[in-house]
Amino acid sequence: MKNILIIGATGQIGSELTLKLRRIYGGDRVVAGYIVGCEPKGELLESGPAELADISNAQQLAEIIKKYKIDTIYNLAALLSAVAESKPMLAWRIGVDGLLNVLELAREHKCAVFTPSSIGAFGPSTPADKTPQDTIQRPQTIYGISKVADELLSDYYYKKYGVDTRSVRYPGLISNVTPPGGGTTDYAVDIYYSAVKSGTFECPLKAGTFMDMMYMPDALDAAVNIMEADPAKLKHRNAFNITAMSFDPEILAAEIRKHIPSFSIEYKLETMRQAIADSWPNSLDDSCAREEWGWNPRWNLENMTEDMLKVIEEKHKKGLI
Ligand code: AKB
Repeated sequence: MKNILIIGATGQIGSELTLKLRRIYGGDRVVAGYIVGCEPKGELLESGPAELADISNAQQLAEIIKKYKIDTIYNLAALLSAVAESKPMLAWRIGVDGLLNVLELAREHKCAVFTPSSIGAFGPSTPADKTPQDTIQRPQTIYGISKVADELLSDYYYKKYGVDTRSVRYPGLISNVTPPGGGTTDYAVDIYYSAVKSGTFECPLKAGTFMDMMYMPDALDAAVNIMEADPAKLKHRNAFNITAMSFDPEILAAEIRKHIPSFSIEYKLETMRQAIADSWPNSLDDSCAREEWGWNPRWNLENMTEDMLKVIEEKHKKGLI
């Protein structure tokens, strides 16, 4: 039975993953780690323990690990790509120095560790279409550089110290629960809210910008299933390519128009986000994840769009957004 600490439990992935893990392993066994200013509320607060867990404070993390006999850490602390570009030192301190704290504690207390990587771990010299699992990784953003460092450090701790580190390279994640903040792929979330609220969307990326994307329920399944996978079958560890769909703003807008025929999209480019998006792959090859631990996404552009619009329309009618 697992005793889990989630660092970053109130963030975009953490707020949903914490509840899912509590449903699977029991509320008391999943500690929601948060930082000051991002306290858990509602179901997240009521369904299990919560502790201040600042990734830069190794002593604080060590006390939680001992108190709850933690054997598995989901390390979700990170700045997303666009915001990391404006705060590179902080991005490194959280993303890389923070991970080193986690890995050292995991070595001492024999914990397994999941630290998500990203399509941002690739760069302009990576093959852009059907990007292979093992390929060139020369990203040109601080976010990508820190993700590559995280992948390498996680493999290093596995090979040198036997720490059970595992990870996936997430594409853009689309959810109707907790909004993302400061990512390059965030337009693919914002567009649904704008479609429902105003029927029009100002897109920061140009038509023809293809990137991999995934609906949050598949991303949560990936986080659970990779940590449950039979280690004997894992030839890779940090980190597996995974994807569910690849589209550009025009294809997404056309899909939304099937439900809201009057929906319109205008382009108002953000130079930095466009440059980041242009340096990322158009589509990943996720065959290693499929072969080694059975990765198999359930959501595609059609069923995701139907579900996103249904949930957001309900929230809109209730005046929640
Ligand atoms: C971002 O856009 O920064 C993230 C990611 C793909 O890692 N969503």
